[in-house]
Amino acid sequence: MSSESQHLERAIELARRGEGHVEPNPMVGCVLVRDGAVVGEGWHQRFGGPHAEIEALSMAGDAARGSTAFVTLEPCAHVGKTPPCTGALIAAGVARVVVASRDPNPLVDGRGIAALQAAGIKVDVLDNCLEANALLAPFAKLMTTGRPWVIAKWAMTLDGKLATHTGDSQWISGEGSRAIVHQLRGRMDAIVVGRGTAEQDDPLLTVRPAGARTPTRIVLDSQAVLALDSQLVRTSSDAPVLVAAAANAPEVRCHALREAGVEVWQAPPAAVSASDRWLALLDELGRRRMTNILVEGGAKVLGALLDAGAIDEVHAFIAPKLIGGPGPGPIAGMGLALMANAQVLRNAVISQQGPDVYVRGRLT
Ligand code: AOF
Ligand code: ZN
Repeated sequence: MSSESQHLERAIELARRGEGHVEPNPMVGCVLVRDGAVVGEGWHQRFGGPHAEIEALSMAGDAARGSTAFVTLEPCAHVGKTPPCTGALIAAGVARVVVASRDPNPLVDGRGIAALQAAGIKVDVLDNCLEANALLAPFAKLMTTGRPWVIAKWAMTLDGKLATHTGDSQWISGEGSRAIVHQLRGRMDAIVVGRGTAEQDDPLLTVRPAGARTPTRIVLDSQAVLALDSQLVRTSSDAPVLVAAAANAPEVRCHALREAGVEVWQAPPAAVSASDRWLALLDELGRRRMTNILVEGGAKVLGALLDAGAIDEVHAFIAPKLIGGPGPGPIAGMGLALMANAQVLRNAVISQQGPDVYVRGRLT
């Protein structure tokens, strides 16, 4: 690997440290190199805090003069919560900037690159850096579509089931797999389940141990029937609970849930199908600047989502267990007619997690 790509890899690694802490901002990392030696490193550490470039420049001090900056994202040229990074890079005398991806934020979108070039700094923008694009994907989706990045998660038996015919599902995957799910939850803005799962499992959907974020617990419940004595409702003061109902949900149920501390959001009347309501909900969560949401099932909820073409990433755990019978599989919905149209995971990573197989990858 060339030393340039090593510096970029390092910048991406640094950026990842902000995961869960910086959203709805992007994760960004920066490495400053002069005469072949790293003189500064930084990353965006928390929402509202200094940008990666500023952290790296402050570490480098005078050594930044004449250096090359490797940044995972185009430096900003606007005054946000902090002054523009382009100004700081220019003032520090940085000679060259290598940018792994352009900033899709309409406030930036090429202006950062132009500002650096106008100041006589050489700028190289990478064409298609897969890793940098993956790092940026949830932020880029929110910026360009107004919707959060949607991660589908399930644990199933080797014979493709989420539960036995009596509905028992504790536990399918092993302890290690379940710990990974809690780590995932801890960087999410919301965790979503359907009414069936909420009834069947009476889950808490909290993050244990606590992570960087406290996700809102969302139940897709068109008629707002979630039981007032469910664990979710009873713990609504510990972490927010939102019931996503249809426009025609009975007012008395919505009122009772609100009285119990639950937020009830109703889809617009035009959202008739489950897939329509999903898309309306994603728009609403995007308006709230939610960047990542985790959908934990059940089959109908994930089916409506797949039918809507709205799954961005998958995390699936497959346990080496057989239960047979008519228990549900992970994804229902309309489904596809032809194998040739199957949605294929890109860059799937397949690993072993204790006794389970862990498959993750992106669909978009
Ligand atoms: C950078 N370096 O490390 C980050 C950038 O509200 P602010 O001031 O924090 O600005 C947020 C926007 O700045 C964000 O939407 C994105 O366009 C860019 N993030 N830019 O030069 C960084 N985190
Ligand atoms: Zn900046």
